[in-house]
Amino acid sequence: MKRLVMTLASISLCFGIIANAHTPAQKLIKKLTIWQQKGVMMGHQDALFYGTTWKWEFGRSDVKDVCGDYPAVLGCELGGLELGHDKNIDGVPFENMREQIQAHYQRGGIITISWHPHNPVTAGTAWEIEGNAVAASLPGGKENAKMKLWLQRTVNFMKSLKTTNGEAIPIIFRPWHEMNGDWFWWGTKSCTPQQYIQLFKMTVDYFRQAKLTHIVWSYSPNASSDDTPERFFTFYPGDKYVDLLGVDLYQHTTKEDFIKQGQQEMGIMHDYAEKHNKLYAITEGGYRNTPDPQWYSYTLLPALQGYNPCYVLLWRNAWDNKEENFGPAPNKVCVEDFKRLYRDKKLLFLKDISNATNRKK
Ligand code: BMA
Repeated sequence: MKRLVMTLASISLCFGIIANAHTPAQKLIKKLTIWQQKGVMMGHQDALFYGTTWKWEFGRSDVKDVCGDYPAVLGCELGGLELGHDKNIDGVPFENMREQIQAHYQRGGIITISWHPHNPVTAGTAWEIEGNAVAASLPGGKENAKMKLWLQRTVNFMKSLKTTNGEAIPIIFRPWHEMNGDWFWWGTKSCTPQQYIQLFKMTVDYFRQAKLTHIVWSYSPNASSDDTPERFFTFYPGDKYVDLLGVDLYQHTTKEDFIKQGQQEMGIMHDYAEKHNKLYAITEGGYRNTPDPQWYSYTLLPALQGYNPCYVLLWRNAWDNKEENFGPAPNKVCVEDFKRLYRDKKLLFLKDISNATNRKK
């Protein structure tokens, strides 16, 4: 009897996994798992909307201007959508974002989305940490209805991300990131780990109830010096709520510190990912303005050495701030180095993942 129950349980588990593998999210996870064995995909936030010297020239990208190919991963930002705005907090119109997501996906690319929602209590930005906004957003809290509306607006946007044939475009969604810092209203100064976990679970559950099957969930704390698994997973909502582990990793001090920190975070994520069947990535990062002409080859790559994160997403080359760029651009000192990175077989760009005949390698 016991054996029969166990057999039936494993058959239903297998069916579950097979059935799940048909969702767009499961297909993307499978694809990422395969690409991860081949190399690290290069990503760039807002790559298709603007660069250091241009904006809204659709089809253009600073990465492409430098090496002739698009990044494999396009990062986008939803902040402002929750309020019903038609542009995000960096001035990108959501209509254009949708179009470029479609274009990137149809060219074979991967999309990840971050979200810096406003503070639901104070109406300030994501960086306004007052008001106990996490507690207020949870069930029973005074802004729970507002948070549900905000989640519904993100659900609506995600639902609208479709190909011309009506196929849902899979998205790596990375809400409530850098929770272990104290600069966002969902950070350490504004809520307890338990409250944070409730917020994360509430978000995932809301999307699941809305029957979205094209979301790959990412948990991404900020890199912290001398990180440990205990610290990294303090806010972790659990394996049922997360598909991809991430870390936001920037060079703030020395090159040596960055490499050391990168190696530490890679080790923590790799070990957990292997045991728990998860993916891992550098979900944001870079060196502001990249003043070191060989930063990519001699700082970023050594930080990843020995590991296979599925991607590295360089943060945006802001159009609205000359002092905020993390990706390459023709006018930057890191151009030759980035071209070298492009030729490196371990780094994957759009052509490498989209169409075998286009491959540079
Ligand atoms: C931050 C900065 C801000 C930006 C925000 C959302 O890291 O780049 O300028 O508004 O991300 O993209």
